[in-house]
Amino acid sequence: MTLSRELFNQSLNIIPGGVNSPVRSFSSVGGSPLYIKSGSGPYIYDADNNSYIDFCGSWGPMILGHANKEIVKSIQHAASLGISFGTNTPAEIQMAQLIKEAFPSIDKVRLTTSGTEATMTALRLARAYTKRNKILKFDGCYHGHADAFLVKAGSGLLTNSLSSSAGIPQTVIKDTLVVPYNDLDAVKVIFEEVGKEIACVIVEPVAGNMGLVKPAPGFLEGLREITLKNNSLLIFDEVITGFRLCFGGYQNFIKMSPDLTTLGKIIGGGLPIGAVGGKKEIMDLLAPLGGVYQAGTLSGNPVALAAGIVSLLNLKNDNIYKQLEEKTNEFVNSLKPALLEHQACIQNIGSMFTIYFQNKIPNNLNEMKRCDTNLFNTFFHKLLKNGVYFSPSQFEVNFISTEHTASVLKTAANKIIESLN
Ligand code: KE4
Repeated sequence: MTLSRELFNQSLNIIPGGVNSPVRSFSSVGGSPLYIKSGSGPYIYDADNNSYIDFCGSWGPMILGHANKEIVKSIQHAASLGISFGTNTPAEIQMAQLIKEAFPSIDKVRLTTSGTEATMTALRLARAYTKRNKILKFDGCYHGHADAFLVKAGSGLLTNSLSSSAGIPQTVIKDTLVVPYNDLDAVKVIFEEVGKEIACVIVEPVAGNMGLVKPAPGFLEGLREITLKNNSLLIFDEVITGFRLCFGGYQNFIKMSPDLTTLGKIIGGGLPIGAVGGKKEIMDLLAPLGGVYQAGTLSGNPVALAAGIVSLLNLKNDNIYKQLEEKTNEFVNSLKPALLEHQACIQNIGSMFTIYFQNKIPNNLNEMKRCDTNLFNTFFHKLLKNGVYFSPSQFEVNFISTEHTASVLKTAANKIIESLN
């Protein structure tokens, strides 16, 4: 028995499902999850000393690779000065300034300790600002685990939204409307019916939580038009895309201004963080200025900010994003012929990509569900045997970091092709 398996057996007795976050459990790919004891650059190493080229990257934060020397040094230095004070610290201003500089749509920003807290706060702000209760989200988009977001599409556009978790009251579910991603017509129907009750539309501008699904041309712009017309807010959940595709968000590419933006992952350099930012007249509703309460013991923690600030300062270099995109494009293109032979396909945007076990690039969750998950799961485990770690689900994205050099990617591509057979 491997040490990872032994550790998993131990954790099953004291941690629900043996994990502190369900998607790590390998429940969708089968088998027993790895226990990773270290990482360096593009590699992670498990308890049995197996090494893997890592494409999960802790679900997005590790854009500069594992154990980045500068980030580690900044954490060590910050920690040596004290780990948490529960007071204001200068680093909070520096982080807020970096975010504001990167996001023209953000006047003010509040830091939290997770993406979930950020999106939960954005939702509360939208409801307070508009004095409305309903929200509209998209099937397959994930915004963290606050009650209002754990709702999936029901049978009717306006009726029967279904909870995607036990423990969510019907009184919450009824206020969350869910439509297919990229379906602007469905959004228009809903707004014609109940637009006056909708506080906000929340969307991943590039969807990363059902596998990579790109916005159809005009989809996001249409959401902006509809929300403006109906005095609803538009929230871009850029927890994944924030600082992943450029020094800013996907909104920078399409020159759009959502009312609120949520961030996380990369801005913490791998330490716990989240952020919600947006227009001053909305953000100033937050306590202690306004009546919208939000708080957090470790919000703006100085050690997390030390890691995040160093990360962002490193990323404040357009060359990095150009290089990330170019090497990911090359890597993705090198895989296409072999994938085609195996009725699979692949796409990327910047340094995030998904391999789909179907022969059509999906545009929404229902199309994503056509993927052959049995084939993906077999592929996933062959990859592990070949020393490559993908995000353990067909319905997630993979990430390339600055440390995935051309030779590492060439090796990985060969192993991926080998794992298709
Ligand atoms: P956290 O609470 O996990 O920091 O962020 C929630 C969240 C919000 N918005 C988006 C677009 C997100 O992708 C996430 C979290 N992403 C998942 C995986 N894609 C985190 C992994 C996990 O749940 O273990």
